[in-house]
Amino acid sequence: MHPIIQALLNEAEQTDKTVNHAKIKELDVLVVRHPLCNAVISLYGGHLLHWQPTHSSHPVLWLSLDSLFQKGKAIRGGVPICWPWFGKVNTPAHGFARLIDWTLMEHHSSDENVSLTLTLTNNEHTADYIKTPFNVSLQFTLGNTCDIKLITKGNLNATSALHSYFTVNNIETSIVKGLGANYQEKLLTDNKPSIIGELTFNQEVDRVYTEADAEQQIVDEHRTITLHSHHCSDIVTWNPWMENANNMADLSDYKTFVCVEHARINKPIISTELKSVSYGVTISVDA
Ligand code: TA6
Repeated sequence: MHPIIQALLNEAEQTDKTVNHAKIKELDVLVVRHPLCNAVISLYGGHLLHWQPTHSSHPVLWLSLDSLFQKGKAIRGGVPICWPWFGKVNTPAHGFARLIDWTLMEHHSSDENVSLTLTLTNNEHTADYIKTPFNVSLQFTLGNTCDIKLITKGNLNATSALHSYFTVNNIETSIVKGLGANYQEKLLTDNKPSIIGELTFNQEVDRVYTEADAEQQIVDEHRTITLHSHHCSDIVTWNPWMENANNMADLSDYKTFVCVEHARINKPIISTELKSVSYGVTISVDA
């Protein structure tokens, strides 16, 4: 486990609260301790940094040991929120939502889970990008499973992704299943899959799968992470491999993660002030 997350969980253990407020450097975070899981969410970026159900021996989400945890920079690992655009179609890359503070609106706990709602609405940091009223909210339901929903309201045409980084034992022996046959290749060399809908890794991968199954599986030697997709049009898979990782200031260990991102890219979110649009993922793990 990332030592910063371990320290936050140890500190929260001293209290009897389910949701504790804490800090990672200058960032405000929420530390969740529940009999069925523990989790950490950064208000900066509305970013889930850690979720581990009690029956699992390792964190499900990967968090870079080199992440900066600094305002103005995206956190590397966990579940960055790409919104209201995905990729480099505009500046900053992957939208502004991962670079500003969200507000915790409410949280509830029950025997099964802890639910938390974070929101982002028009403010001085969003004015340069969106002039009309909007409200985007993130609903986390954290227990034995981890459910993330992103709900967009306002007159918008947006692309978006839950850019999740998942822990694997070794990328070279991991398989991602349930991706479907069709994908858009983002790299110059296409590393064609030997089995349709499945992805193995022996070099950089950056793809947008456009007809994925309703469920994806990330299989390594020790466990299977299952991802149920809700109203997504695309699944993005990414690993930078060694050379690119060496050129990134906040990512050195490319071998222990794979990004499998539930997204709305080819079918953008088209919302109005009266009609919200929601998409998301439910994550579970067998060990
Ligand atoms: O989702 C894949 C991707 O768009 C890649 O092209 C790669 O650049 C990655 O995201 C990471 O982007 P970031 O802006 O977080 O460095």
